[in-house]
Amino acid sequence: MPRGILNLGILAHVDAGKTTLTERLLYCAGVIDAPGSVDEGTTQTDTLALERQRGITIKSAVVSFTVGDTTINLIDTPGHPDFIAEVERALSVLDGAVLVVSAVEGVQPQTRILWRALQRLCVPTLFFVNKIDRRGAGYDRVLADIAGRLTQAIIPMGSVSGLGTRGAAVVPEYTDDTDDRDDTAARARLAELLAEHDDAVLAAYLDDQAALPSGWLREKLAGQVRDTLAHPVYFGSAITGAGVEALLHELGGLLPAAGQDAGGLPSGRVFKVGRGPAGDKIAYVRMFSGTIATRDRVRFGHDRDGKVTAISVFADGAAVRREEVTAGQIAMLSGLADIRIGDMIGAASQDADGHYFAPPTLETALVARDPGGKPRLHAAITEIAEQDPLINVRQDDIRQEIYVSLYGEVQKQVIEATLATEYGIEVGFRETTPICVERPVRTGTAEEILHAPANPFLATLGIRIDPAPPGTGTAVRLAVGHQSVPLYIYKNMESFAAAMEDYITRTLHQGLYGWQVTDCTVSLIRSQYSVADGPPSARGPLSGPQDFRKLTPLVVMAALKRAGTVVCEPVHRFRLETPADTLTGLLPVLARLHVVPAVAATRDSWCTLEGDIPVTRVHELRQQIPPLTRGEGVMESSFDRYEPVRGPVPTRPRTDDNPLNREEYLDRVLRRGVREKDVRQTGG
Ligand SMILES: Nc1nc2c(ncn2[C@@H]2O[C@H](COP(=O)(O)OP(=O)(O)OP(=O)(O)O)[C@@H](O)[C@H]2O)c(=O)[nH]1
Ligand SMILES: [Mg+2]
Repeated sequence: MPRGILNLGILAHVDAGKTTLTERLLYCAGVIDAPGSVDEGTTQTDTLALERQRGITIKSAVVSFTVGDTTINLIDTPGHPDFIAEVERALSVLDGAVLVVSAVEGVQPQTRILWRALQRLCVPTLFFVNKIDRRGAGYDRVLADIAGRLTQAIIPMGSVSGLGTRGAAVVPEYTDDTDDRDDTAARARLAELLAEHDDAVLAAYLDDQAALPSGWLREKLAGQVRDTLAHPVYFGSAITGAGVEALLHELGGLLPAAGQDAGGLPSGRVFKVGRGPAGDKIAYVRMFSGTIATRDRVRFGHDRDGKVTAISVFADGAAVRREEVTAGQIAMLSGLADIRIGDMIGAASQDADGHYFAPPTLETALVARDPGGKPRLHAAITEIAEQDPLINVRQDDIRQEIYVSLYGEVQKQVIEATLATEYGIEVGFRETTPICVERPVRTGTAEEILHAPANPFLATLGIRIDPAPPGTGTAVRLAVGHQSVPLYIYKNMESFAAAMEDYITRTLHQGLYGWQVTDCTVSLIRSQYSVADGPPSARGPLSGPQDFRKLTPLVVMAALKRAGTVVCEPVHRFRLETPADTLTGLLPVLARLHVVPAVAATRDSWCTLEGDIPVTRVHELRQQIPPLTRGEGVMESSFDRYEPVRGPVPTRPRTDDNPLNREEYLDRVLRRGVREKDVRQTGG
């Protein structure tokens, strides 16, 4: 019998209990004989030595189990904000998600960030309110918190007895067998909630509340979950197991199964890259359509390919060899040496690479302790970057230093430990500095004219840069007609537009001060090429692609110089809950860190401070909290926005051919001639 497949993500703020819940679900599904423990390092996911030592999840992991006729591939994700990149990759392969919220802490900063991403991607989402056994657990309070800070469209799926005690238990509502029970009131409540988006439910509700068929209501509920109009909320405890059985049995019924178009052209997405025992690369792929079999040659990314040498799928707790993987499934593919995280595989190898979270905001230079160890370090960190491309390894030409981008100190420690244990390389770090951005301040235009004496390239290009609102990123627009575009090179306007966008965005990787340029619209306002039988102004040797590619950086940078840029640094928003009597010690420290907090709330003898803090100070403040608050203060912070830097403007060493300096650029680029491979572009 063909089975439904559900690719399910478990997401939450750090420590909410995702891994413990995963363990409990595996146990309830009969995959393991006893649930393991995060605290003892005996879980099915969290298998890395570092994860076990630290008791946190660092990498996403896949496990599989079966409930009824649904196979569930569960992806347990890390909650620590330093590892948000792992969540980002998992998001694009999910059919549904469980967002875990702690019954004690309620909605936390990362919960909101994850929720927003799930909403944007329209991932059907259930809530699991965990830790109902812990002292201080809430029910109404947590529901109000979710309703107030995430969504009103929630449907509590049960009530809790013994809340906040080890014996806390869940009484499910609206389960499959509710027809057997007399719970007219519960069904009426459900109908009331569903009626908001469904006139048929409203009519039935108004007609006869007592006669509402529960099977029909559940179908309606599943429909609204699928359309992300409704979000059932389950309560429970991953530790005691309360409420987990109920959640397990609802997953297949309420969340939509994966499409299984096995006949179509193969297409899938790589959401994780790991290494096998022999160091060989393993790509974790979610298939959207078609089938891939062992020994198939597949295309991925834009222009790479490889032959699949082995395929494993996840089945009831273990990886199992298969001859093929088909639509809807998740598999591990071996043999694809050039594959990277985020690649689309197969027919649709177009990269729809959206980013749902803020990019890393810190960077640091890595230094091998062994002076001769730089080449090995470079090879090792490049391999690590295959699994985590957002660390964005760069080497600057002048100082030959290896830079990595980071989300925070914990990620840095993990990189250090990974290099030491897996590669035997001891490293140190230079100072961690913020990754700034540059925003254009006014409109700037520039052009280079074909056949003008100072223009060595066979092309005319005119570019205008306009500032755009903060947070909107960069957009490239074409404002030229097809008669001014060399269509013998670019085939059509779309591919010309794509090529220009590529040249322009590469140039904008480093602005006037060396930082990524953002929040602007770049318009191509003039273009011309040269051809033997053209009008006098455009007559001459035929233009080639290199003329457009090499001229673009020059014109873009000239326009940017006229626009001017302001360097902006990343700023976090933080929230600190602390006993009120610790404020006298805390406030001077905050002042020294240039933080001006506001008191957001006071409750009993507790106080909540909120404020902005430059990203570079977050770690320092975090370290100061425990000694200053007797270990009771809880600080949370997350990236909020970029703000103009006050004081000296930081610059970043250039890694490109520096189109900022016209003479130097022309000298280097022309001297190198037209040998394609030698042209190094920014950020490449
Ligand atoms: N009392 C209680 N403790 C729990 C429960 N679930 C998890 N914990 C504890 O909470 C801590 C964190 O649990 P994890 O399962 O590692 O949480 P996580 O969400 O996977 O954490 P990260 O992956 O690091 O974000 C551990 O000490 C667990 O034992 C629960 O239902 N009740
Ligand atoms: Mg975990």
